[in-house]
Order: sequence, then structure tokens, then C-alpha cells
Amino acid sequence: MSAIRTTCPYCGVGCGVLADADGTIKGDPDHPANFGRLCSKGAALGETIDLEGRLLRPMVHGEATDWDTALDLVAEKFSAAIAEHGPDSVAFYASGQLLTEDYYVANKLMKGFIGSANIDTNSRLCMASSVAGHKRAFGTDTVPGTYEDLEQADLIVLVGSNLAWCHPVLHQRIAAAKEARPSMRIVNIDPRRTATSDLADLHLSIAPDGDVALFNGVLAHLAKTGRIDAAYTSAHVNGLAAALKTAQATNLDDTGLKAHDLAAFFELWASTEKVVTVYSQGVNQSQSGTDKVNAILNCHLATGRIGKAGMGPFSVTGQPNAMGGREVGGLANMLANHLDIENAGHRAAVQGFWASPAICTKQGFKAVDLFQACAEGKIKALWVMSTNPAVSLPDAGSVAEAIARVPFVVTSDMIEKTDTNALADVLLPVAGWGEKNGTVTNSERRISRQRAFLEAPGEARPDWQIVSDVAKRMGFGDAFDYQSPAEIFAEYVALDGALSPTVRDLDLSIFADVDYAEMIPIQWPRNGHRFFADGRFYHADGKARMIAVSAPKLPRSRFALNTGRNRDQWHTMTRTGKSRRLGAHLAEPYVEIHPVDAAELGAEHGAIIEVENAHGTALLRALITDRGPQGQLFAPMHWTRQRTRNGTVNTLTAPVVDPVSGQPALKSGAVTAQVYRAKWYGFLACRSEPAPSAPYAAVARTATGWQMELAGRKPSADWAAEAQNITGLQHADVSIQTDPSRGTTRVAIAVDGVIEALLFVAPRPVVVARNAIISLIGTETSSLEALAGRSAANQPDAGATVCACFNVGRNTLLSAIEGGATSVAALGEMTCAGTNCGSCKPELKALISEASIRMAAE
Ligand SMILES: Nc1nc2c(c(=O)[nH]1)N[C@H]1C(S)=C(S)[C@@H](COP(=O)(O)OP(=O)(O)OC[C@H]3O[C@@H](n4cnc5c(=O)[nH]c(N)nc54)[C@H](O)[C@@H]3O)O[C@H]1N2
Ligand SMILES: Nc1nc2c(c(=O)[nH]1)N[C@H]1C(S)=C(S)[C@@H](COP(=O)(O)OP(=O)(O)OC[C@H]3O[C@@H](n4cnc5c(=O)[nH]c(N)nc54)[C@H](O)[C@@H]3O)O[C@H]1N2
Ligand code: SF4
Ligand SMILES: [Mo]
Repeated sequence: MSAIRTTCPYCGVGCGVLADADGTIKGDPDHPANFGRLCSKGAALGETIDLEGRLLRPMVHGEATDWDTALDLVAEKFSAAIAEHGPDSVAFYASGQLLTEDYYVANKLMKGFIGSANIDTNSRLCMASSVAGHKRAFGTDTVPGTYEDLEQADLIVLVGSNLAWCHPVLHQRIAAAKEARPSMRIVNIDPRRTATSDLADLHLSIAPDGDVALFNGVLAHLAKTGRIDAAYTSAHVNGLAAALKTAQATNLDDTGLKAHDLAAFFELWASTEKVVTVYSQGVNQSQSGTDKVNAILNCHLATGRIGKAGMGPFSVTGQPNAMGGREVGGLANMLANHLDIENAGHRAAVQGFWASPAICTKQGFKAVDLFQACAEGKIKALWVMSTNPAVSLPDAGSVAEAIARVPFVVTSDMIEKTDTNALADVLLPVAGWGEKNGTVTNSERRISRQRAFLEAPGEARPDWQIVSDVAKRMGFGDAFDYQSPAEIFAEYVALDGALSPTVRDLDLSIFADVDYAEMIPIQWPRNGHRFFADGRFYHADGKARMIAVSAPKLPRSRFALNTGRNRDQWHTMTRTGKSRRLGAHLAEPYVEIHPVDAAELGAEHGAIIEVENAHGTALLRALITDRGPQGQLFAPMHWTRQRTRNGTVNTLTAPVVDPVSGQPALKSGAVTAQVYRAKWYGFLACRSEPAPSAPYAAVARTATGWQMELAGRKPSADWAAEAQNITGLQHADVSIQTDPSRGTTRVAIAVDGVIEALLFVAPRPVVVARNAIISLIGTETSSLEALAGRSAANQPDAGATVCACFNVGRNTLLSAIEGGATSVAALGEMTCAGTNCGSCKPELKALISEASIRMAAE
């Protein structure tokens, strides 16, 4: 069969994918986002489309049921709540991972038919500050940048963005452009040195939230050195004087940077015409997120470096359809198609087009407030679609309690067991990536098709259909009688056409006649169109606005908690967590801690750190590294209660939001830390998924099934029984070996002579060759040999996976380096590492320099 052209469901780069029903995945050479490239997550998509863990039937209170029963119940409960408590007593919490058609229908139902604006999305945690900053500066939420601008720039400034891990294909495009044109300069502004910093000419380890001060510093320097474009600003920009005055009053100490680094950066920015400033969550997820965005935009507006090739601000979107969600208006403070709720004319136009009985008249609850309203009993029915708020919202412990308080909770998901599903009354099985049709918009406004190449399994249905079916049952049948996503897309484009007399940036007219089935990726408003090229913006007077922004003061704490992402996991791991290759990259919930801080706490390599504040406690494995500054901890957001007991970081984040955008400050919590004094440590390898049972428990996929790292204070009195319980193998053969002098215990569980599970317990972090143990699972090795930790083939331990595509481990790479592979290319030749998606190239480079330093020292 020939491959289907579709789009990757992960990040906002929006790479084109060629997919086969047999799971073969390739980059689409014709897609203008990636020209055939894929990163490790995209390349492993084929490993995530199996049915393990899938939700296949609607469930009501834990019992499988049929669609009619479930949909009737949802419609009845929502209608009853609205009848009794009014439209604002119900809410949808949606996601930038919905397709545009799903999003459009959900937004239409809530805003135009239920008549409330209580639909917000996880984009509030993600892009809200950029949206708000754009609107303040441009009068619209316009992202003027394109990927080609990055290749044409002479200076790329990456602010609060770990592009190498989070937008890997864009990072590779930049790396290739820099290799072709070495004069290109890259500056990375991030408290931590990351894989992205490895490509940068200059890394500025900025103080948390020092960004406003930094860009105010750039603006003041531009003025001081006569680089402000007076002709441009007087014709096209308001607010220069006030913004500059505030900038000049900024204390540069707030950046935490040294004077010579500041001077170098200021001069580089000032003297380079073609500069693109890329920013992401280090900017958005802050109490001063919107101000950070405007501090950046101010510099581009002051110099007229916007609307021209190779320059401009560029907020890169995180989720595959974060941009599509903004377009359809799926945020609680937007109406539809870039229109405003507060504008009576806009409301009338949308209501007229929808022929709807109601239209929301005021903003709804933004994400953090929405869950606060749930806690206060204001929300009587909640529908969560395509997001996992019990994990991803700040103060997630309280959010879970708040969800539990809502009388009626519905979730739509592909996966049955998630932390949020555990709190829901009704679970609705959705068709996932590869099974559904629709469109997504990437970071550069390019709309691409997602196409099905698999049958939806069980009773799973696409989101648009589920929402429409509920709308019909709520009595809104005529307006939701859709037969296909193509019809919905056509209506969305027609709505845009009907609104065309209103001056907006959004213009979908190019899609009016497209053949949905054959649609190729197209940028709105037109391929090649440059926003702001004519110096016209969308405020009433046609000018842009510079905003006076001053640097915030962060409260001091012993440790600041920074959070973010890993290269090979996607958010709450429901999909990437299925892949054996991806699971091996960083298999535990960890916390990066500076060596000086670690020494002060008495934490050694492998220690478990107890991180704590008023919101909660987390137990995380210490990753001692000087990549981050002293006094800052960094932990990934990915772990959930499905895979850990106490490894979820949002247990610790405060529900503090940016006052303009409502986006939570997920990068700067205040915490304390101490070493968790475990009395025992364990390592388990097994065939089927174990339950995360101990206080510290981290479950991950392996080549032969699963593994779990464990630690606790109270050792089990009966490790054999404990191993049986964790693995659910109560009736299997158990062998146990103890070494009282060392205090270690080893347990093997076999069924019909096949090793099903091996547990190693010790009073100190367990030292065994993990990969050798893992390779014994499912083999007929005798229990005795297995307990000795001896692999049948006695293969060397490949070490932690670095290259996920070819499964090349750290130890394999180190021996290749010792064998003379001293460049990334040579490593690729010897081990294949880095030769497919290339996402691990920064780590290969780091390994080479690490090893060469060691070899030089030896
Ligand atoms: N592998 C992978 N890729 C992803 C995702 C994923 O889950 N996994 N998710 C996608 C989504 S939805 C998003 S939103 C993007 C996010 O993409 P990014 O924003 O690039 O990722 P993060 O790791 O959240 O944060 C980026 C960096 O911000 C830094 N930072 C923290 N505080 C500050 C500060 O005060 N100032 C500055 N300048 N920097 C700071 C952090 O140290 C971190 O390295 O990634 C997308 N791509
Ligand atoms: N501490 C901290 N917290 C963060 C962040 C951070 O940097 N630090 N980042 C924030 C950001 S930027 C984001 S975007 C959020 C992401 O956080 P979430 O959105 O909560 O995380 P996901 O795991 O992507 O959740 C998506 C859910 O939708 C399901 N799903 C997948 N496809 C479909 C579909 O087609 N339809 C439906 N109905 N369901 C589907 C998945 O199985 C999964 O359960 O996390 C935020 N939280
Ligand atoms: S960079 Fe990777 S995750 Fe992002 S769209 Fe491309 S293949 Fe998917
Ligand atoms: Mo995001």
C-alpha cells in the first residue's frame, strides 16, 4: 500500500509524515516544515499506535457501556446543570492537541449555543502570554515569522527555548543553515545550559525572570547608540518614549548577568539588522510573561526589524495545533476567528452566521481560575478533552481535588488510565492520531492535513463527532449535523469569509476552494505573504504599540524550581511512554541540581531528593550537573501517577498567573530540598506493567517489557511476596537469594521456566548492569543464573540510550570514542548514532568533549 501523507501529532513544528498502516513512518520530503526530516519522537510514532492501554469503549462509572447511553447521559447532565444553574455552571477544558475541526465545534457549542465562554484550553499554560503580548503590540494575535526567516537571519536569539529538544527539526534547520553560513550568530538565553546552548555562540545564564530587564537593556542600548529607527517608529509605532523611559530606568543587575556578557549581547543585537528572536516557555510561563513578550517586541518595533525577510520576533508554538486553537478562538477570552467577545459587532456577526440561540457576552474562566471555580463548587459539569489537567496544571494536587468536587466530569481520551480519567464519571474513547482526519496549523501559520491511515479501534470516534452528537442531544441538532471534518472546515472558512468586512489578520479565503482530501500544506493568508511588511498593524490607528514594561521582583527562596521537557517524552507520556526506545532516554523523574548545592545537601550521585513546599512534596532522582545555576533546581513535567508515586512536579508549582494573560508561572516555584534518606533501594525488570508501589517508584518501558526503580524507608519483611504483588504474579514460581552481609536480596519470578520478573534490593542504590537484567526477561535462563545477574549471552551493558532511533547506548558510544571516533560524523559511521533523526547530535557532541577531557586527564 502507498503511504498516507499526514502531519506529526507532537510539536508545533508540524512536520509532514508519510505513514503506512503497518506502522512505517517516514518524514515527508515535500512538506515545507521538515523536507523529510523527523526527530526521535516523530520517528518513533510507529511504536505508539498499538492498542495497549487504549480506551476502546465508553465507560460510565467504571463500567463499559454503549455510545447512546454515554452520550445521552452527558447531554442530560449538561442540560440539567444549565437549566438549574445557568450556562456559566458548565465548562469545557480543551487542548492544542485537538484538530481545528474538533476545536471549532467545541467552541461553537459552548460560545454560541450554551451561551457561555467557559471553554479554555491547555494553551493557557502554553501560549497565552504570547497571544496577549501580540495583541498589546499589534492589535491582533499575529505571528509574523516563518521558518525561512530563521535560515536567512544573521542573528538568532533563542529566549527561554530548548529548541534542540522541543522543536528539534527547526533546530536542525538552523544548525544546517549555520553550517552553510558560519557567520550566522546564535545566542541562547536560558538559566540552564541545554542541548540548545551547544549550538550557540553565546549562552547567557539569565536569572529567573531576568528577561524583561535584559530586553529593556537592549532597548536602552539601541537608544544610546543611535540605532532606533526614527523614521519607522514615527510612521508606524506608538509608545516609544514611555517604553524607552522605563527601559532606561531598569536595573541590569536583575538579569544576573556579567557586564561583559551584557555588553556583547547588546552590541550584537544592535549591530545586526537581520535578527530573529525566538521565544517559548521560558518567556511565556512566567508572572511577567506578557511583559517579557512585549519587552522583546519593543526592540523589534524600535528598529523596524519586523515584516522583512530574516528578521522579526517569533513565538514558536508548542502543541501541534496551538495555532489552530487560537485561530478558531478556543480560549475563554476570545470569540471565534480572531474576534473579541467584548465587541458587540463581532458577537452579532458570529451569532448571525451560526444562527445561534445565544452568544456569550463576557469572558469565561481561564484555566487556573476554572479549576478554582471547580473547587468552589461553581462548576456543575466539566468536560475535559485531549488534555490531562490533573498532571499539567500548577498545584496539581489541588486541581485533582477540585475535579473530584465537580458533580459530573467527562473526559475524552485515547488512553484509559490517566490521572485525570481516574477522576471522571464518564470516559469517552476517541480516535487518535492516524485514525482521524482534520487539519492543524503549525508555528508559521501553515495549515496541514492530518489524515487517517488506520481504522479507529473498538468504538473510538473522532472528537468532532462526539461533541456534535452531544450538541444534537442537547437540542442543537441543525447546527451540528456534520457528516465529516471537511464540512466543518468549510464552515470555518465560510465564517471567516462572512467576517471579512471586519479588519483582521486572519484570512482563510485561500482555502475557500481547496479540495480537502487533496489539500497540501498552505500558509494563511497566502504562501509567501509577509505580515507587517507595509508597516501597518491592527490597532485602530494602524500603528503598533511599544509597551512600557518593568522588571519584576521574584521572592527569594532557598531553591527556585524550574520545570520543562525531555527530548524523548511528550507531556504526560500517554503516547511517547509506549515506546521502548523513547523510554530509555531518561527513564526516571529527576531533578537537576548544581554540584555545590548537592554537596551542601549531602547528595551523591543517584541520591533521591525530597523537594517540598506548601503545595506538596516530590521525590526525584538527583542528576548532579553544573548545567543549571546554583540555587535552581530543574525537573521535567512528564511523570504522572501512572508511572511514579511521588514524581509529579506540578504537585509543587503554585497557581500564580501572569495578570494580563492568566498564564501560570510554571518556571519559577519556591521550594526547599533535602536528601530523602531511603533505607532500601530496588530495581525491578518484568514483562508486564508493574504498579508504582514504593514511595520512590519510577516505571519505564524496556526492550523486554518494563522496569521500575524503587526506594523507600521501610523494607519489606517478605520481598518474595512483595515482588509477586507488584507484578501481579501471585501464583508463579519464586526464587529468593539473600546476602545478609551486604543486606541485599534478589528475587526471580518464573512461569513455565521463563523469567517473568527480577527484583534486586539493597540498602544502597542498586548497582547492577540494568540492560543485562532487562535482557533476561522472557528468556529461559535458570532462576539461579538470572539471580546472579548474568546474561545468557554475557553482552556488555550498552548503557543509557542516547540515540533513540538506533538504540545506541552511552557505553557503546564511549567505547567508540575511545576507539577513535572523535567527531559526531565518525560516531555515526561507527555506531549509526545520530544518522537518522539527528536529535541526539548535541548529546553526541557533549559525550565527545566529556570523554576527551577525561582521556586527556588520564
Ligand atoms: N520533547 C518534547 N518536545 C516538546 C514538548 C514535549 O513535551 N516534549 N512539548 C511541546 C510544547 S506543548 C511546548 S509548549 C514546547 C515548549 O518548548 P520549550 O519552551 O523550549 O521547553 P521548556 O523545557 O518548557 O522550557 C524552555 C526553557 O526555558 C528555560 N527557562 C526557565 N525559566 C526561564 C527564564 O526565566 N528565562 C528564560 N529566558 N528561560 C527560562 C528553561 O530552563 C528551559 O530550558 O515544546 C514542545 N515540544
Ligand atoms: N510544570 C510544568 N507544567 C506544565 C508545563 C511546564 O513546562 N512545566 N507545560 C505546560 C504546557 S506548555 C502544556 S502544552 C501542557 C500539556 O499538558 P497536557 O495537555 O495535560 O498533556 P498531554 O499529555 O499532552 O495530554 C493530552 C491528553 O490527550 C490525549 N489525546 C491525545 N490525542 C487525542 C485526541 O485526538 N483526542 C483526545 N480527546 N485526546 C487525545 C492524550 O492521551 C493525553 O491524555 O502542560 C503544561 N504544564
Ligand atoms: S520536530 Fe519532531 S515532534 Fe516536532 S513535528 Fe517534527 S517530528 Fe514531530
Ligand atoms: Mo505547550
